[in-house]
Amino acid sequence: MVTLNSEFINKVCMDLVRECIDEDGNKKKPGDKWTLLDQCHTVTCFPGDYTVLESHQINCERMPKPACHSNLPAVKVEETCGCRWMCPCVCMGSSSRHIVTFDGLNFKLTSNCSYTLFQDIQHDVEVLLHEGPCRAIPKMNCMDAIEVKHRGVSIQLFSNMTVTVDGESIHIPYSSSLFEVTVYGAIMHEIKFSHLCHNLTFTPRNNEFILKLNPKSFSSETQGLCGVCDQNHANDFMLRDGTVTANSEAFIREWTVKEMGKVCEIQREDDECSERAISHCHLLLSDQFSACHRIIPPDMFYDACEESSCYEEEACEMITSYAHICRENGICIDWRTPEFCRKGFSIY
Ligand SMILES: [Ca+2]
Repeated sequence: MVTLNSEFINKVCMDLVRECIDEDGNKKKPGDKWTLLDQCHTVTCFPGDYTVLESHQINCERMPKPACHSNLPAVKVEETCGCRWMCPCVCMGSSSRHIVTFDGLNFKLTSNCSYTLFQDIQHDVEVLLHEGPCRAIPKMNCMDAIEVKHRGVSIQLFSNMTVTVDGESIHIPYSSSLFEVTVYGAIMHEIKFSHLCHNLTFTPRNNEFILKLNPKSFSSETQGLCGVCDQNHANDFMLRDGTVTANSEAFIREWTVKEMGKVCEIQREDDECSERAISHCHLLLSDQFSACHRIIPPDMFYDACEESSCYEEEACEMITSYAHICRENGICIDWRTPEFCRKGFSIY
């Protein structure tokens, strides 16, 4: 890097000044600096008709990958002059009561309410989660629907696998200038944002959603239960006024949406948890998952599983979520048994 000090300027003025010529044939004076068409090189003209070429190419392959708070592997983002590593912005709901923010905080949702998961005012995007009693276990709450609002259009993905656009049922696959909506295997909804390239999947049967933001097109000023994706978990519990709370209940309350005609109720009382259900959580730490442990540490899933699995279905859901993330990273694990979380219950 060359800085031009007064001594240099004086020398330029006093010496016999010869000009440089750029690639378009334009004359350049000593001290002039210009960018080449590829936007990745700059040229500086020095006295005596000589130029120095400076490269701004960055080869991220040679740079260390950042360790991401979410415990997910960093992703490579291609840029004009090379590439850079970014932590993926992934928010997930791994059962009716667990949300994991972009930067890896997790908490429980215990009520059958509607919640703002994600809001990006700059890009006019809002994602809402509507909870309701589970069909199989009515005393628990499940993800009943996910609603995406973007540029005046509202898409609802329902747990019975129907989809509406602005309240009207539509046939799948559906695509518009804003979205592509697909259903996979009759159990998983997917919405792709055409311009922003965010991706949302919702698998109601597993009580699971995954919201992945495109690293190139999200603003860091997002709000909601998914938190703020900026590699800083300390600010994920942010309230509407921009202040941060340490109290997850206050945070959840802030992003609870009051809907006309719907009453939010705490469905589940503190009840005795079955030891048997909690013991299933150890499966996450077992050798069976060792191939995946190297890519995604299971600790967070294990803690959440142990803390909350009163019913076997919940332990099953938590392990299913971990297995899903493993599978997305290329590691498939056959972990189900006829006794626990039997095959056929879900696709993962
Ligand atoms: Ca954050």
